[in-house]
Amino acid sequence: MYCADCESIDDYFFEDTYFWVFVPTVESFGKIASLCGSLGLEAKQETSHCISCHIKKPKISHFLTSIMGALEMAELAGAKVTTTEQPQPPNLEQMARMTTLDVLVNRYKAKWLIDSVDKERYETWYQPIVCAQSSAEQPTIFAHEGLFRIRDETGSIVPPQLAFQLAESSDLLFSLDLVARRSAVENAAKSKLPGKLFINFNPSSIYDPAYCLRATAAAIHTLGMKPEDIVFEVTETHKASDLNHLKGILAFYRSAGFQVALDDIGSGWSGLNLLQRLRPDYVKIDMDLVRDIHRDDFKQNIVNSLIRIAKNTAIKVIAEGVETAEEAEWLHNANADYLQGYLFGKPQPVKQDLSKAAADNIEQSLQPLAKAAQR
Ligand SMILES: [Ca+2]
Repeated sequence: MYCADCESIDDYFFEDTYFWVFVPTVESFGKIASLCGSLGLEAKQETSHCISCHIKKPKISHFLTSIMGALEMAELAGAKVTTTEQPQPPNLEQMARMTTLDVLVNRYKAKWLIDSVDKERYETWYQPIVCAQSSAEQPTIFAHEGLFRIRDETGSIVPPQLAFQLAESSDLLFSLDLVARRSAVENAAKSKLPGKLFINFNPSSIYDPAYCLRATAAAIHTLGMKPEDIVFEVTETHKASDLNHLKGILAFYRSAGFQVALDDIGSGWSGLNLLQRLRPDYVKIDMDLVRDIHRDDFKQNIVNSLIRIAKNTAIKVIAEGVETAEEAEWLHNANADYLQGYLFGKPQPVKQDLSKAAADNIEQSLQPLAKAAQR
């Protein structure tokens, strides 16, 4: 899947599916050929390294499970595959949908995810972020973080991390991250949430910020939200190996008037390094560091130095996962700026106070953006 296709999710599986598998070695070819034989599938040698086979929909699952057992991981990652609905060899468009065999298997496992996005079985829940220096009894709400919630076909909410992991392994992260960002903006606008809005965002879901982020930026403008009220929260920072890429994304957001936060800092020392080099507007301290901080000298040392570095560079500090009054008090005394956690409110769905007409209006204004992102 490439950038322009963020909003269209390819389907590789049909009633009659013709698989065109290009294998890295003759040995892998032999393994697939004998697998097809043992499953009684119609297979054909196209070239020395290409095998095609025709599979009816009910048998796809068995075929893909068996192929995982028959091939080594490296072979699965090295084999290229595309599918067609017809017995004719793939045309250029179908060749362009070529992916690796391991991604295709994951894509099959992710069918529920594609279906849930398609049928809009998702929503955004919001968790308050409060001012650390306001009174503990009546804290001032500073912002809300939007948290994406997606349901499977039975209607149960799937743990978000699981959904995003599945999206990543099946090459759907681009689509899911975009859907999540848009849902966060849309629902916050509809419910007129007060304060700033923190939107999670995975930098590896972006190739080129100027191109890939414009749909989100445009949605924010269209909905009449002010860029300065939006904070993009960069998640999975520990995986960010390409610092220039990350810098480019931050620069794009800033030039558009948005603010930027780094999420989950403190789970490794690389976090401090990132802080110095990226200079975000906010830094979020990981909940592992916050847990029981009032009685843990080691954690106190780390958080104190984080706060000192942040203050020296005009970065605001948000502590996540605050659950007890003792933790909140320690963080207040240590001069943290904002607190977030169950003590102040769990993530929850918002009531939509808008009239149906106003909500429809928002819906309509979002439609051209779907097209814009495809151009
Ligand atoms: Ca977050």
